[in-house]
Amino acid sequence: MHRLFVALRPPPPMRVQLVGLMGGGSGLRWQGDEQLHLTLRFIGEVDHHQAEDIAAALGSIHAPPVTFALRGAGLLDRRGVPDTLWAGVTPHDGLRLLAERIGQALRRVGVPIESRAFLPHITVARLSRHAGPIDDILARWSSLASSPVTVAHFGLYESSLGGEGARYEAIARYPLAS
Ligand code: 3AM
Repeated sequence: MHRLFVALRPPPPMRVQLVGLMGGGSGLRWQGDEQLHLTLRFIGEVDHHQAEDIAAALGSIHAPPVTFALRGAGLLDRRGVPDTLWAGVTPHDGLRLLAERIGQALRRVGVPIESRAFLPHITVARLSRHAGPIDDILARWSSLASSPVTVAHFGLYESSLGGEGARYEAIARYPLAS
């Protein structure tokens, strides 16, 4: 089985900026440069044949390149306990359009519709249940801002979960063009 998701890779200068702001806190696992991504759609576990269908379906998508900047940060909770620190991005329109096209293409190959709202973000740290106070860290990340970047491709990624955090491998890459 393959655990798949569709994502954009922030360009190197944006990743450098994010990594430069990382550090501090206890019980936080900061993401490495190679882990930084903006999830457009989580797919989950599929078999090899489904993975091939999904890879082909994503190849049929026509969408323009996406322009976005970093803006602010926030926490995601799991059952009331914060477990993810994320960097925000703005604007959402182009990302949302691409996520919708991805959803339509995936539906044609039998992947169920995503019922959860699309909240574009880049995860920068995972918090353990024993994480210490992160008010200072959150304050530092809240003022995050960058120049806009334009990304002209997206990818299909396979996630392998491990004790040291997830490893993400790009298994296909798709161009975006107006
Ligand atoms: O982009 P981020 O890092 O926030 O949290 C997982 C990660 O998101 C998310 O998919 C991305 C690649 O692993 N993810 C994992 N399991 C998920 C699930 N069951 C999920 N998203 C939605 N539903």
